Amino acid sequence: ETVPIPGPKGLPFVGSMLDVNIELPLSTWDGFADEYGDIFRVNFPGRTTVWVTTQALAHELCDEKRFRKSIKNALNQVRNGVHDGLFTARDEEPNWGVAHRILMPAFGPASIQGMFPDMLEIATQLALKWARHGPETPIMVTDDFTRLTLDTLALCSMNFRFNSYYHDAMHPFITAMGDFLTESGTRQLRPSFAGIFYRQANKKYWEDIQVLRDTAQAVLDSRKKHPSDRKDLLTAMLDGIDPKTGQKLSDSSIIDNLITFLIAGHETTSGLLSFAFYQLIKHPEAYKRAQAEVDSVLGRGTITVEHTKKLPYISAILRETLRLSPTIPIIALEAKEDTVIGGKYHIPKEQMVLLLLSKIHLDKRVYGETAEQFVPERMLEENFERLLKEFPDCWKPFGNGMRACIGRPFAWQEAVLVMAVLLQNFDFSFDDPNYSLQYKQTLTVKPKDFYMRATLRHGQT
Ligand code: MNH
Repeated sequence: ETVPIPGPKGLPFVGSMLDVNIELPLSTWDGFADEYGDIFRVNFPGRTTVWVTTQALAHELCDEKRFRKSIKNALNQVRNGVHDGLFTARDEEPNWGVAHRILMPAFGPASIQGMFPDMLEIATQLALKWARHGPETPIMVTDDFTRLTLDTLALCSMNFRFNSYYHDAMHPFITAMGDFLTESGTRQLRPSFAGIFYRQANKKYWEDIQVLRDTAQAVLDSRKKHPSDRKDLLTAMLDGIDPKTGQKLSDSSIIDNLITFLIAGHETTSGLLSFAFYQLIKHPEAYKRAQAEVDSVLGRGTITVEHTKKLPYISAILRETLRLSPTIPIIALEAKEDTVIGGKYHIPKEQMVLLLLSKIHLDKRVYGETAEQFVPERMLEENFERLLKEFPDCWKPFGNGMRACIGRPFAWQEAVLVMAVLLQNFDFSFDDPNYSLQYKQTLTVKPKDFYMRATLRHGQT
């Protein structure tokens, strides 16, 4: 016996399209979750979406025998720019397998540790910038962390320097990428017949894509002209041979994936760092414990790759931050066959089902009465492992299964390193003591209008 999935009725023809808060679509989905509970259905022109908000349902959906990644939403728009690159490929597209097998070793521990000096260089540049600003200057947190994550990725993946700290305006590639992502997110919410009203937007959209591809092409051409023995992602893509098919990546596939790394890897990590500092300043006890851990491990010395493995509380803070503020708050799946979830909800073949992580991560059955609070202790290694064992798929900020984030070790090393260097050298406070957290959403979410101040702890850095 199956029962209908509850949800907003919506209007004929446009469904719930006009109910979506275009500035912050996530607030609409969260609102529906509050109203309808564990599962709800939302209709749009020509398509119905189902949303789940609990760990139990998420666990069923994470079964890769029953569900696969879906590319029908904003990701299908991102394909206009990066085609069947790793993030936007369908499971069955051959280029996904080829790129996945060639790139997995490049994201392995040895390779990521090899990137530590480049990561440290960019983190040090940020610390120097903030030291020069002095304690009275408000720091636009998300912007500076975005400069950091972009410069880090470009340097580690293809030895390219955006030098973002030295410019007030972002590099044209970065502006084009931001506009391309925002537009990919909003144009999927428009019905196709409305395209005629958006000529200007469409023109700019395709121009932005051209900027991205031309820039990546220039980097590729330059590397081919001046071969290098750097062990970066570009080298892995140029030299790598797929063990299964014997194939190499085509130039256009390399460009798709270079842009994909920059897209997938910068806002997500920058959002994580921004939310983490927000939480630390908001929670002085956690802040003190984090700073004490950094001081006892690093002292006043220069951080090494070994130190990053001895900072369990910093890792716990990052995990808890991603639980409360997953920077990719939605994961889109679809049913491989007709199926039933939750024992009573019929899901037809190819139906899109979305994991609403912003709610799944707050499931009281998993996290108890403190589910909405920031408690890093619950994310210390043993506690975290116990949690995952008892409630599999209760924490999914890096996605699921074979389509989970390939860049996770990269992001983790970078985030731990940056937290440690900054906590070692500065005391941080809110610029506005009354700041209350709000979200800004593009394809990812970040804190909105979050400014902080940084005071050097030890005089000279
Ligand atoms: Mn990342 C996939 C989150 C950092 C490159 N990433 C995913 C997915 C999530 C995710 C969620 C799965 C999306 C989906 O199912 O539709 N990623 C993150 C977060 C961070 C992050 C929260 C940082 C914090 N990601 C990075 C970094 C890189 C990167 C850094 C690159 C260096 N991510 C990817 C790629 C994929 C991906 C590539 C697609 C993997 C695949 O499908 O094969």
